[in-house]
Amino acid sequence: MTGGVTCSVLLNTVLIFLLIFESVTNGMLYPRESESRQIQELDGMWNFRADTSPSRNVGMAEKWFEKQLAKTGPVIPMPVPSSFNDITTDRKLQHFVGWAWYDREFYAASDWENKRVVLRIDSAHYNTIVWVNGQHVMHHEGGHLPFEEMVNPYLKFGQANWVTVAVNNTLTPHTLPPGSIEYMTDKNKYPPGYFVQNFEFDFFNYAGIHRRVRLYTTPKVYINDITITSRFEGSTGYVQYDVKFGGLGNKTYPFVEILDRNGDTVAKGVSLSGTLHIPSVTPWWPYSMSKDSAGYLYTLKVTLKSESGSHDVYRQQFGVRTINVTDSQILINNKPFYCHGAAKHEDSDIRGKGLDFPLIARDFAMLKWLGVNCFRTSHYPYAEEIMDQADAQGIAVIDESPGVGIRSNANFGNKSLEHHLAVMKELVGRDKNRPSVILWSVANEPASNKPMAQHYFKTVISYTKSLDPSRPVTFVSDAEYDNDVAAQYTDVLCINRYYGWYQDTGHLETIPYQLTYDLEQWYKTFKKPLIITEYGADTVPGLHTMPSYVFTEDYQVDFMRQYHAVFDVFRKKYLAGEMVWNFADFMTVQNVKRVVGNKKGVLTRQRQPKAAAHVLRHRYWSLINETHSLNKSLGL
Ligand code: BDP
Repeated sequence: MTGGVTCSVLLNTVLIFLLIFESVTNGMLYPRESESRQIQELDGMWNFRADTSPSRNVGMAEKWFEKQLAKTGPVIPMPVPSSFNDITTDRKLQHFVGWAWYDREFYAASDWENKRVVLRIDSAHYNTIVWVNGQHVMHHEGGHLPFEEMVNPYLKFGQANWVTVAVNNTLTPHTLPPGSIEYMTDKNKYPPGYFVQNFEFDFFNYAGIHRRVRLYTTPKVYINDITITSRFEGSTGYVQYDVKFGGLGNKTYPFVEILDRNGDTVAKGVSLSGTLHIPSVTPWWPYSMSKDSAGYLYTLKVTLKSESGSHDVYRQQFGVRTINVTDSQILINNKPFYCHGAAKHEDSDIRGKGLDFPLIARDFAMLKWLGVNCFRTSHYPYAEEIMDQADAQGIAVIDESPGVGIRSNANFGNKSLEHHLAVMKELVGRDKNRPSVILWSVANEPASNKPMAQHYFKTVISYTKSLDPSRPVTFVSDAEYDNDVAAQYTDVLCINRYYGWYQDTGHLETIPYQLTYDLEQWYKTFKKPLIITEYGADTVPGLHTMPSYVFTEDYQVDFMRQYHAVFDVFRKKYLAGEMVWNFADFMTVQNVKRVVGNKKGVLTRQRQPKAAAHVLRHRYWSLINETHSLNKSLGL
């Protein structure tokens, strides 16, 4: 009893600390050029050296950051952004765990001396330390979110500089996702010092500098953060905005304008926060719900002049739309939204999880081809460039944290919880203005049947709601309706189901029984809208049998048809969505259940369709046509 009270006092302290912390931390605006801001890309070939010493700590002990990496030992070229794992032919590097070192040279323009210069890394996996010219600049924990620091004190203006980045992909019980290192001490079976990285998630733990690295400049008094929420009544849009600035306590003269898609000004204001009205507003819609205003984005142009004469301009895109949840539906702009979607991964040949513009464009082309109107960023936050496309193309997103594989007791402790809250704060801070984000998912398949999950998820979910009261919050469960202790705190129930695959393998005829019973029980227990966030069958492309047999393209087709028949009954009731697992094949650890990765994609890893993709496309486009003709008959 006493233990429980102490524990909740501690957690409340953590929460209060984070809430106070929130009001003073930096914003994380995406780097954008403007009249007052310049960007210098640092992507390209960097020097790279993995610290393969048994302790993995020689680089730190010898202070490799104090000189150019090439002077510390042999380096190889490594592309940034990319995962380092699949670039070379070296098996040891593919599976390397520990500190990986990168460096490169760059020039800092002499006229930057009077500006604020920021170094931003859009993401590196997992634990990252950055030095400029041998001096420590920043440290960040977490593999999927951006971090930045002002680097003026470390720069040599008008001269060559060098930046060193050390990235460690080790996962511990307190990282997100969690993992553990296991030392194999039996000398008869393993080489000396042998260890393996264990974790409970089903994708390859790609590592390295995964997203863009940039320097950008701002004036010394600068726009630090912008928060926008919106709603509309009749044809008028109400845009509530809040601008935070940074720099020395100067008097500021803000000027804000809302620009429509054509760049015409539709509203103006002269304070740092307030509500602007857009007459005849065009709301943001998913493309499945509106042909004409799908992905409609406005721009909040903020101009900040300061007493000292400095002048900063930043353009933040946003959409006007509302999200509400009833006991059986998700409403976008007060209309029921049925998610016919796919869960994805950031994953590709050679680059691993490295940002790849052609891949982003191809993925969106295939999402539209399939008729996907919603995807989940399973199982971690995706690159901002992907989220930009979701906003602009009108595809809804369930924005998921890297909380995957939270299963052991050690993953539910205070240290893990504190980090999880900090990650949610970073994620909401990054994506809060995105109209595509309709739901936050704080985790995937945690052990939500363990009693300790109750307090943990109550805390994470309520904290996320406090960060963003405008959106519903969920986590994705693989527990059962009668043992899940955390689902009660969500706004929407999300469950993953594998009837006919992991259970009753090959017995397609059992799917309708088990799925129907399950959906009914979950709804009866919680009275909330439900999304099946995963269902799927591994499928080796090109493998066919008639009648269908597990692992063939034909089985994937038959399997999906069984699910779809049930979905069609429940989507008229409280089923708010269905999401196939997975959009495309992806790499996993080596495992007897996986033949070079997870093959549950309806597309191959190269983004070409399997037979099931055509079935899905037919279904999803029929649903879109149904929605569009319904809108037409309602005069929308
Ligand atoms: C689910 C997980 C997902 C896996 C999938 C599978 O959420 O990450 O890849 O199963 O086994 O449990 O294919």
